[in-house]
Amino acid sequence: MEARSTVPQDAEGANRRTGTLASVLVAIVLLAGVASTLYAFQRWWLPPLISENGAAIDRLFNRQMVAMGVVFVLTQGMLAWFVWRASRSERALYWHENRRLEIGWTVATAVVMATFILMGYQIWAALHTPAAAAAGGKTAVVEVWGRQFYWVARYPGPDGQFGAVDRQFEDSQNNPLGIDPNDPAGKDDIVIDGSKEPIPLPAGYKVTVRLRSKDVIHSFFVPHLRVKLDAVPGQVNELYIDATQPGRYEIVCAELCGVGHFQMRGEVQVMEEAEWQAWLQQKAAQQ
Ligand SMILES: [Cu+2]
Repeated sequence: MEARSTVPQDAEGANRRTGTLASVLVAIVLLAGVASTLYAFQRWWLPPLISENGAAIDRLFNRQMVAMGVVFVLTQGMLAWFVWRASRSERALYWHENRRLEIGWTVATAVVMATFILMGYQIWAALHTPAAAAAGGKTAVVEVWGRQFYWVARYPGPDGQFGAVDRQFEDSQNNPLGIDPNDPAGKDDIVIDGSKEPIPLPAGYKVTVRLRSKDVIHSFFVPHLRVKLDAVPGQVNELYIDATQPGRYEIVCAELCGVGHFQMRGEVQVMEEAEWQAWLQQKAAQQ
């Protein structure tokens, strides 16, 4: 027996077995992580994308998934490797503080995170600043109101102006938003009860969505558009949508807003230009 070994034979064997088991377990976690991500990618990934703005969101999402995946595989792989190695050497190496290493991984992490944050801000700006909405092309505006527990949409009508709203004029049957009957701008407003019919949006337009709430905080979430924004009482939150694919897509409320939150769903109906114009005319004629 060599002089340097002070560990008894049987203890060394047990150590090796524990080390092998632990490293195999870590490797299983690693493989399970990769396999479940690949499975989820096939089965439960994001719904098909139907807007231009959403493409940038998907790109950033994918880049972040790749970055996190690389870090996950590297760290878990190294962990398995070190556990296995440690069980086979008599003495573990230990050192306290390594300035170069610590500065290195802190700076590398900070650079990666800052890059993602800046990329995210760029997308946020495109979704939320009026300049982005006005940058050429056809535009439309719609107000979307959250209320317990359905969505109501309002279009300005032929005059392009929304009428004033006030609580005192509210009537759940005939005037759910409380549009002021004395305001001429409100006479031609088109109101759509989202619990009864889908909320139309034109394809190929830059649509400004003005989000408002009648009661509590709701969140307007349309997964196909990659859009989610809170509707806050007393506040108008704007975002811009540029849908490209006609069809009906689900709206869900993504903010726990009361006992009926679970049923607060609706649909947007993305329409082709001709269908959209015909719809506007038909609604205008009904006013
Ligand atoms: Cu809600």
